[in-house]
Amino acid sequence: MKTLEDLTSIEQMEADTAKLKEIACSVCAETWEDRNKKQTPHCKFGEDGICCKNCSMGPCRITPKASRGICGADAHAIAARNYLRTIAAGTSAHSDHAREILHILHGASRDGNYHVRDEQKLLRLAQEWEVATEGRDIYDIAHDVAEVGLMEFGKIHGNQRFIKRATAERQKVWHDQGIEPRAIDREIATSLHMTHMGNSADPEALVRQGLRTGISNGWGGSMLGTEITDILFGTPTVRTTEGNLGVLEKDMVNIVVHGHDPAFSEMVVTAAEIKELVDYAKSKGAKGINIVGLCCTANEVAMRHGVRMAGNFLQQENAVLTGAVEMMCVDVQCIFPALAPLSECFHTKFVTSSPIARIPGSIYVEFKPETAFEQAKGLIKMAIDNYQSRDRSKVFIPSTKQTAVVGYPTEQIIKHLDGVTNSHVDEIGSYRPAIDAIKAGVLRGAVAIVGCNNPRVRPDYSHFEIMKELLQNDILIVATGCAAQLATKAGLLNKDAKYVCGAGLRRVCELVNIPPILHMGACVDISRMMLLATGIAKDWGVDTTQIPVVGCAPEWMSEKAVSIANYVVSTGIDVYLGIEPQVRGSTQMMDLITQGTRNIVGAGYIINKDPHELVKSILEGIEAKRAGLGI
Ligand code: SF4
Ligand code: MSK
Repeated sequence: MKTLEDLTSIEQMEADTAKLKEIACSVCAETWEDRNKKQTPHCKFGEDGICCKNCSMGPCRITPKASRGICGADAHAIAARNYLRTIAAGTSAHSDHAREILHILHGASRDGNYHVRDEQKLLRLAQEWEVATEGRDIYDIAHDVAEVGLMEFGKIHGNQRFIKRATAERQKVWHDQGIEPRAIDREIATSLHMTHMGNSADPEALVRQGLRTGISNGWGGSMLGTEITDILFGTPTVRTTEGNLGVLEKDMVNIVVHGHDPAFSEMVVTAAEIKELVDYAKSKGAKGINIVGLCCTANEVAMRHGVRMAGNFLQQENAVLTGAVEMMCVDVQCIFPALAPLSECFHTKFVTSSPIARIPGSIYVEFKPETAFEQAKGLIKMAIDNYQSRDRSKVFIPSTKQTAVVGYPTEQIIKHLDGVTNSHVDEIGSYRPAIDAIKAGVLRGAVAIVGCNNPRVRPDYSHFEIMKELLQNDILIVATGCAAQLATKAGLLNKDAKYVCGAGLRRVCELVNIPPILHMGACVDISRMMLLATGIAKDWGVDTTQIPVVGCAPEWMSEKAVSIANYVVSTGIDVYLGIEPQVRGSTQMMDLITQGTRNIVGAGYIINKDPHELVKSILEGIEAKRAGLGI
């Protein structure tokens, strides 16, 4: 790869989708494109956030002739309450995911299905939480750490433990503003209580609670999820893999793992490697078993096992449409219920595994930690048995795929930076080389690009345009979630992608031996980005709000994304959005989320649907931060 032309363009990706769409038509299957058409134009009241159904006197809608609901709530109160409910739902999703992982750690044992893979990380966390380690069995420590972690959800007194990891300045802001998060479940419950009929109607109070609830996610639930997942399955390391639908194999049993919680997919990946099952697949005429990932489960297993990634959110139906998927195994979040009727048009077995995500028409195999490995083996056998049912006349696997280098948690980033300065002992374990490059102007700054893709804009286009332009402007990118998957599909996670960068960033990539976009994981791992920004700020001797680092979610769609945006803003980092939050019906709310939060936490949203305009704002924002630091 030497030029932009070597990347996979959005047009190429769309051409693959168009061919798969023809297959959908031929089997009379509906896809998100069809449903999107039928839903357009969207309900204006919903779009503007001014429909309330929080009690049965309603629903009430704000119109020119009805400026208040029956109880007297105005557009600002209604939009703010809806916004806070969105944050509460997003926080609940990430945090409940973390709770499940903590329960797995709690039950981990030497002879069980789940083990402690990163003992050092467990010991560091035990020390941070003052759990005794001296002379104790690692599984006893794991048990106690899990207990302490689980208490974070319902503790009676005190705040989230991880907020002590933030800069001292940030902690003071949260304290002074009264938004230090208490128990995670309490912040979610308080949000629902505040928005219950007859409670808060003050948009600022509701936005403040949104920030607090967001922090309970980013510096609570999500951070717990990431830490404990690393302890259980290993802290990710740099791996080379591939991405896009071309990773499906025409002569192998294809199993797609999709969702977010790696407890399930880890077992599937491990079971697929056992000889007995590989031999069984061969006995059925396949060349082997091919496990691939979708959405954030893909990010999890790619970073820890190098498992290849079939694509991001809006590509989930495309995987089934290839006609080559024997089984789609899902866990939680971002799963289309549409996969059930679609799978029926093919031979695909659609398997759900969590009581959190029950979908009519799926095969439900409730995943239990005690029997996880045996269940995974059973599912793989079911997929193998299904291989012979594949109708080869219906198979079309696009050949498009790209090589990707993934697996850059903060630990790996520091390790790579250390490689540059290993002659300076005092600098080992610091972000100094990155800071020096930013100070010198070789790098102008960094942008965290995160989030989903969304039919409200041309899917993946905004991600791609923003990424290319930022790289050309010497901005280092860190990515998670479906944004990272787009970078994978495009070829931007390839180390050779440095050829599309400006001279400064290219030099840094060569020196540090990294691709210009660092894949940091799943959407729950945006907490890693908070620690990265905090590490840089601490080494710089400033607060996170001062460094030339911003967040960007050009195509977000989920409630989790709104919760994330709230903890990123609370961390003092501006968030650039390509999709407007649904509060436009309230001028007060638009003002609060773009300006008002700046008076509370020093950051806010900048919203623009046009990716090029958004890049312009990002570059201006980064240059303003640089000027503020006198560089
Ligand atoms: Fe209408 Fe008020 Fe009930 Fe909402 S809470 S539905 S605005 S009466
Ligand atoms: S999977 S939340 S579509 S990033 Fe995390 Fe992708 Fe967004 Fe789901």
